[in-house]
Amino acid sequence: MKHAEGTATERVERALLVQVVTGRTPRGAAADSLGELERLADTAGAVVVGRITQRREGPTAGLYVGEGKLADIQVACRRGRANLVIFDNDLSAVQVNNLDLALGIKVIDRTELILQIFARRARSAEAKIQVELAQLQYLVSRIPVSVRQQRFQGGIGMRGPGESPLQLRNEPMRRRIRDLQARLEQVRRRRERTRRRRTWPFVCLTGYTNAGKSTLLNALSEGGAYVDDRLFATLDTKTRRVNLGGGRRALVTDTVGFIRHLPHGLVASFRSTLDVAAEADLLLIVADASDAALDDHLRVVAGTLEEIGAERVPALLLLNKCDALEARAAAARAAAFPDAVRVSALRRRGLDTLKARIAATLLEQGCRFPPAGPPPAARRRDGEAGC
Ligand SMILES: Nc1nc2c(ncn2[C@@H]2O[C@H](COP(=O)(O)OP(=O)(O)OP(=O)(O)O)[C@@H](O)[C@H]2O)c(=O)[nH]1
Ligand SMILES: [Mg+2]
Repeated sequence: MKHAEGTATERVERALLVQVVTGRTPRGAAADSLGELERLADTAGAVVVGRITQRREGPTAGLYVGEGKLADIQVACRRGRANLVIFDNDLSAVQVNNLDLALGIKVIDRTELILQIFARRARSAEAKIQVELAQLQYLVSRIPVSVRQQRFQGGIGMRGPGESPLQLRNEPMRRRIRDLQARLEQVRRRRERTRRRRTWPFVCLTGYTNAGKSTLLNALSEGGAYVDDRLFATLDTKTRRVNLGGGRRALVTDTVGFIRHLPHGLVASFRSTLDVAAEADLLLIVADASDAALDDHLRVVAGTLEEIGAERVPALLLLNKCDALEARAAAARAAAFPDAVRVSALRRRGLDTLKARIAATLLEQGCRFPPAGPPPAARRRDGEAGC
């Protein structure tokens, strides 16, 4: 297991992945989604011991899967010694309970898995508040009261923000939610004040998780943003000065990546982080050109940008990881996306062209570049997106 994060003292989670494909979902999209679920499980520190896919008209109310498939899942769990079942589909609270009871094994869905990864990854105070809020809202809305507190104990990723059952017992969850919301509102207001004082053009890197946003920020700025071949490596904003050439400079910020079926609660909770995109002068939509699911990724990114109100912000599409494409595939991508800027953040290719396109687009937007001298942002700590 390349990515498992568990320590020797932790119980290793052995996960069986279950996917129910409903309606007219194409085979390729279903396979991509299951492959992504496996990466998510891996990122969360679980060992995947098997996969089960079922195609059916629609889910059943009680168990999501049919009785026959339930028996298959039981056999696969025994065979793989699974102690966790992860559904690629969104389960209702009733379905989770029924499956838990029928299988005698902890059952979670994709949303809960993503929430757990975010909990594990959150570093800054702001990200921790946002994750805890999303977890609490998820629990309040989905899980019956009797099992709410148990689900915060143990298991993959259930650590960091929201981990303390004591805290949950001592404080009614709704009061805690209101408190967290108030704290995030303060952060939002502080950001808003910062934004109004901003004098530098402000560029935001956005895109699917693992597309190479942090690598690109490092390549553009010689900075030290955290890069990892895992999903959701970045949960905080990081802002760096970037010299675009010809004496023109801008601030470029890196932020959290998107994924298909990103839980709505998470998007809402990460509002103060994601707002950075909506307030930018220019979005750089970073896409992994070497990923066969590029079109799907771009659809998800467009949908998420709309959800956070950033769909009207001027944007440049960047096809990253061009070094990982063979000549014919590279030509096909170039033909399909003629306006995109093709780069390799890792090999630092195409960066001068990219900088020139950024400067030209900012000029078209009427942005003014600051005179020489240190920017106000130089005195700010990371995570404050703006100057
Ligand atoms: N081959 C190749 N790999 C790249 C390139 N850019 C980034 N990568 C790799 O892609 C993986 C993800 O890179 P990150 O920069 O962490 O991606 P990200 O978009 O910031 O990911 P999140 O923070 O998880 O949303 C790392 O293993 C990088 O080394 C590139 O141009 N070519
Ligand atoms: Mg990143």
